[in-house]
Amino acid sequence: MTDTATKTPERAAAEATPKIGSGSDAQAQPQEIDGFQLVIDALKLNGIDTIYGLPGIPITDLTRRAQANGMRVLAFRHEQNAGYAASIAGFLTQKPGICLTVSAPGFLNGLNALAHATVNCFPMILISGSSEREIVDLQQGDYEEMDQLAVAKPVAKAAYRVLHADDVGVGIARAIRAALSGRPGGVYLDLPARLFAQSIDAETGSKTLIKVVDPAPRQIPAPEAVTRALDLLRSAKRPVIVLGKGAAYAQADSDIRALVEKSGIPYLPMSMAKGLLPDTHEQCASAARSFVLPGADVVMLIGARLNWLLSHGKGKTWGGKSAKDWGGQKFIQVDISPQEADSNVRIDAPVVGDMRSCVAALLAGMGANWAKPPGEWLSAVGEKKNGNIAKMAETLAKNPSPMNFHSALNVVRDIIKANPDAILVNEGANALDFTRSIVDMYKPRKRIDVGTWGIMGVGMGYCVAAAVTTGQQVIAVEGDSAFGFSGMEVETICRYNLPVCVVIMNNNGVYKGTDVDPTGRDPAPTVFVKSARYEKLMEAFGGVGVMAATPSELRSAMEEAIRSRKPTLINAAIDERAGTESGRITSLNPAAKKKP
Ligand code: ADP
Ligand code: TZD
Ligand code: MG
Repeated sequence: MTDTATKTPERAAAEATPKIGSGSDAQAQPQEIDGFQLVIDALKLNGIDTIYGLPGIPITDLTRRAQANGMRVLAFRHEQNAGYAASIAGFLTQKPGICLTVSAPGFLNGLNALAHATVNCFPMILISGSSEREIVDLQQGDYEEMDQLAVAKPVAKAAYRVLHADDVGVGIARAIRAALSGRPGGVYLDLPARLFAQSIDAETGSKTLIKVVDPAPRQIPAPEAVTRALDLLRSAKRPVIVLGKGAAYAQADSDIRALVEKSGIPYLPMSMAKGLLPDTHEQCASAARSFVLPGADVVMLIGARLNWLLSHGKGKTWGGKSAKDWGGQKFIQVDISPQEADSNVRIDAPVVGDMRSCVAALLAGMGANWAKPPGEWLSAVGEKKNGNIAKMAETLAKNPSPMNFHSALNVVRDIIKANPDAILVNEGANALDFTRSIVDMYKPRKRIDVGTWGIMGVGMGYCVAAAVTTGQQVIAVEGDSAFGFSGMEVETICRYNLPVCVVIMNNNGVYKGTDVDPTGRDPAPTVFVKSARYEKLMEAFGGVGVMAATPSELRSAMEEAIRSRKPTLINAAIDERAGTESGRITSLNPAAKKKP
């Protein structure tokens, strides 16, 4: 019974008409269209041309037929990586990224990325095949049985199931609208095996499909909210602007730049907002972050939440006396979510609307004679920043042996400066924190990283999606631990011959490679095989592997990778003593009374 049930959809697909596309041939008899084709047609009708997934029952033929219908189908080695690829494709393109998986275990592998998309406000749709409803609901033990809809709901912005072929159009339309409208997020779409094999009259079927009109409608901010925000900003003596990845997502780049420049206010880009204005911009205050946050009196958040990454808007980072103390800043928050304000501290002037409309309204309201902030504040910020930049330049100029994070990243910094269109993927702890502060970005949406959760494993999936959606060179700076979470996808990178250059900051472990097991029995939990030859992994699949022990070896290997656009993995040997515990967020480790 189970055997028959599980084979049904694939068998049905094999028997289905080999003609591809609906309504494309003019035979006299009535044409039929099946669930597979309706799903493909519905996606294509909405301009979705790429699927990131992993085949198997019941979606194997969906992947084949999508490809035969002209869609790009990128097949991964693990669904989690396909999911991360889909999530970042959503961020980069403003179209929901599609991840396609099999039932239960494949679905669960993709679920992490769905949650990641929701948490990071990226539009994504996880489409998973599922087993027979009757058997699942009676818990009779079907092949890969799971109530996937129920499991997905808590981590998805929305979750839907389609049971009948003539509902495919509505299902896909609702998923697209839910992913893109308002605050973007991850949507789950459950497609039971039996749906794919259902056939209905082709003409009737095609009429059920929906081309979604205006899936991310403008949301114009209230004029009084804009005035309130500008009044507060105008009154500020020490204002700061914080740009977040919501601002980067919105693709309102020139208006955002105009707003910042017209205001004359120092700004801090959050990690994925780097490059929205070039990091070398004179108003960029990144190098004076620990001065401007506690010093500011008014802070304008543009597409950034006051979550842990901004120390919840209070505590010592903001000049408060203890962890819970407010620093006394007043906040303006520009965000599409009407519920975001007051999540952590009082927001004095929420401006709710889509980024493009909000920024345009703020710009218009500023008028022609906007006064820049007091010179005292600007020169204090400038002094602090220039001092820190000079200190950093000294550190970067050193050439220690063995190579450390700074001397290696000094090379990456030069390479990105020379190739500002390249996309930088970044994950790890020290490998993340040092890269973020050392490598300047020059253009919007060129830096993609661990995001809101500080998640390891996004690396190779992000590389695939960045290369596929933009056609640009991709450079991934990866901690050796971080790389391990998605390392097998170097095969995927080679298979599709993508211009990806992976640089592993190999310090022999998580944070550093020097820990030992005090009992002497095993390796310490944070260390790996010493001097591992990660570059051979890339060579195994026909890519280029390079071992780099010095900055000059790293530089020539990166230059060659960019020149050739060949899949390349550079194993950069970093001093195993160089990192610090948890990188910059050591303080989040629960402090044990006694060290183990
Ligand atoms: P970061 O991590 O860079 O600080 P967050 O992910 O915390 O950024 O915040 C992004 C914010 O941007 C979210 O609160 C989200 O609601 C908002 N946002 C996303 N897209 C838009 C948009 N198109 N218009 C306005 N706000 C948006
Ligand atoms: N698992 C997941 C999914 N996400 C995580 N963030 C972690 C575990 C914990 N973790 C970090 O926060 S950073 C990190 C882990 C395992 C790896 C750090 O080691 P690395 O980087 O080699 O990638 P550095 O340069 O050695 O610090
Ligand atoms: Mg490491």
